[in-house]
Amino acid sequence: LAACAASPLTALAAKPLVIGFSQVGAESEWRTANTVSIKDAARKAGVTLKFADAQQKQENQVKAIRSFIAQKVDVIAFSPVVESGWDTVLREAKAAKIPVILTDRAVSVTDDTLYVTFIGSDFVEEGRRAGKWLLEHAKNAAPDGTVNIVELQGTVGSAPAIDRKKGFEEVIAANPKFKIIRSQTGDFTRAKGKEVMEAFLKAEGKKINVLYAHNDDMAIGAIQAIEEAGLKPGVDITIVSIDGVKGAFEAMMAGKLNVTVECSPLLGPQLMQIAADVVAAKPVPKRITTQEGVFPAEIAAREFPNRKY
Ligand code: GYE
Repeated sequence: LAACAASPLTALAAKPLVIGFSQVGAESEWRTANTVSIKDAARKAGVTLKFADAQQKQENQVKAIRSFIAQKVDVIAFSPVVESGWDTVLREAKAAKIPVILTDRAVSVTDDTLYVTFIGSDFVEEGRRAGKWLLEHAKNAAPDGTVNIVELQGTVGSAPAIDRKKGFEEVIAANPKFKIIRSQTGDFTRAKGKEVMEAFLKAEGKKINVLYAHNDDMAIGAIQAIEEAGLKPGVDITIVSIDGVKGAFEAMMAGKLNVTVECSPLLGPQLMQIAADVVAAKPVPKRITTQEGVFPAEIAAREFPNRKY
């Protein structure tokens, strides 16, 4: 009876929970903060964390998940680099009776019993927020009033790239003057963001009024390319990005970035709680959405000291 009344935390103290976590990689400031959050939260909760970095490769994630199954961990959690292609390995986890928790990015599977819950942001809404800010604040335009936008997309096939594009396009469609003239992936990294922005500038030059980057790191890389092309980022080209990492706040305070839409990477504590609940057979919601805001450059200096990532 006493055992039945024990809280999940007491149970946890008796036999530490083992979680296998497959991380996307270390492609951005966001990702680094996400990894720190998960490792810290695991330590604080007394969870044994088996952490694997997939270096942005799905095949590495599949291998990691298979190895977690072989090791008979209590819970498998992962942030899927891309949306599709998970059915087989998730069926293997299910057959082994190991619950799977998705963090940060979603999967597209026909059978949604293949995972217990998905903890993370609403990326479509983030794209909409970026679009809304732009519709209300765009100052740069071509002489005929057209607002020419270049877009740096995230990793091809990833949930945040697909959804941030979708939400943004949905909102800017309200005003036909807003046109996406170039769109290409920068794989969520600074280096690729810079490289692709250089190509955009070469092709379109001063025609570019706005840059929409699916994350801050690509925006920061692009800022360098814009400066090297002799233009003023944040002034000659309005820049809108997503995440809200410290680097973005620094860029805003320097007047080089106009706005960042928040996407919180601090998912560790929630993950540990949900994992404990799942193991204790408590019901958990199928979708846990992170709450977040929008930070324009005007409030960057005031908000900077409060930023946790
Ligand atoms: O925006 C980007 C990272 O999946 C939300 O991945 C995450 C994205 C984030 O590399 O910076």
